[in-house]
Amino acid sequence: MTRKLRYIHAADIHLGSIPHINYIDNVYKEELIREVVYKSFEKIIDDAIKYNVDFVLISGDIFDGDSYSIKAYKFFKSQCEKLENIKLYFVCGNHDPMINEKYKMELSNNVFTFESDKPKIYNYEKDGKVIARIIGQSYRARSESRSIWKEYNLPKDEVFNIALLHTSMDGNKRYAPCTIGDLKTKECINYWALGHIHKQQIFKDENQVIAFPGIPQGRDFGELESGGYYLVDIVDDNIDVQFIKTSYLVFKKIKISIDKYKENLVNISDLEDLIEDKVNTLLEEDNDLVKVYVIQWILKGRGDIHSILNDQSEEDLEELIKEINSNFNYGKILAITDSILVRTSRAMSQIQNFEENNKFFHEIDNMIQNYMNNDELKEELVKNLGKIWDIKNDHENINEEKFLLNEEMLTDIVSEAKNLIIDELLKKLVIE
Ligand SMILES: [Mn+2]
Repeated sequence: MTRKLRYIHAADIHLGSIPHINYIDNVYKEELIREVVYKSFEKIIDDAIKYNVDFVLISGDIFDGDSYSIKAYKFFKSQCEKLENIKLYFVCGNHDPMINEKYKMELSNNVFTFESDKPKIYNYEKDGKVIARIIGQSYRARSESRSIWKEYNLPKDEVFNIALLHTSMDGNKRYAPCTIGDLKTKECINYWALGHIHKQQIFKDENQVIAFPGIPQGRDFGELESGGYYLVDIVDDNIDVQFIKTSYLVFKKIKISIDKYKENLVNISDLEDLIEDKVNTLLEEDNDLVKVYVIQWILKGRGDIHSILNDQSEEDLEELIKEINSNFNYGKILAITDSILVRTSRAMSQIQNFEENNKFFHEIDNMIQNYMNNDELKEELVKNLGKIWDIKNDHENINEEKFLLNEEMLTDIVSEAKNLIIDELLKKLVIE
């Protein structure tokens, strides 16, 4: 007999939260931005109907605690009703602990929740036969120190077993502590439907899937590109997981290497043209979902425009951003330039010559290679950079004043440091 099951796994909807954007210069934009988190959730529900799924799973944080509102709750309720016979199962996370206790009476009877005192198991039946079990437990407070996963015990048989859990899966004692190794030991669980990490992440082996769908709609530059949910198809023992995008608003960081443009990029008006060209290219991309792009431009490399950029005051740059934005205020898709980061270095016609022939350049390069290829030295470097890193264990909110520590960021910092050293050195050489 073939086993067939199809469901949606989503998490971290954060209904009631609004994307954080610096430049909102008209009411139309403001209203659009206010609605995107709701609209992505609505897409999940509409897709559930369109794909005719057996059920929808939400692994915590349906509501964004801080801005929990009657509007958000009413919206959720109405979307659940729209599902009619499609069942929806959800656990509560750290943002909406035990919201089910408060409101479960009011939700339509296709909605099933999990208590916070102990795990609960629902049997999902099709044609009078149990084909899936769904186990879960909700947070009882904003932090959850219990290792909930330990109590998730199900029979290991032909029934497909799914576990809902809201966790950071890094052992953090505030978010239902566990590690990926822990979850793997539960051989009775076929699919771990996780929530809390706002980035999609999937670990798949022959008999088990462990998955974070991430946030369906990002709200700041810590939640880049398009979010979504997983559409899961079970046919016999095969588990097929497909990521479906749901973001109406997309945060993007785009790097521009000024080296490439040479004489076509020497003043601010050239820069404005270049950025506007790039926006137009982005808007032409085939994407029928995105309604708003929010962009941070990062200017890098060497070029003549460097000294002009360096002389710009913050106000000048803001004026430039306003100017660019005013050209993309209308149309089917809006593009908002949020900021322009200047990370350029001065032009050097002789740079290649210098790099090839100057002993000092080789020494800098060697030193950098040493640091980047040696884990101990790299660790020391990270430590020496001090308090610039965002190291808190909360994956939900980024600190915009700090840097996320990863290989790309570290390489960027080191290469900028190198450019600075070279610039300073050249100044001395030229003057003296
Ligand atoms: Mn969470």
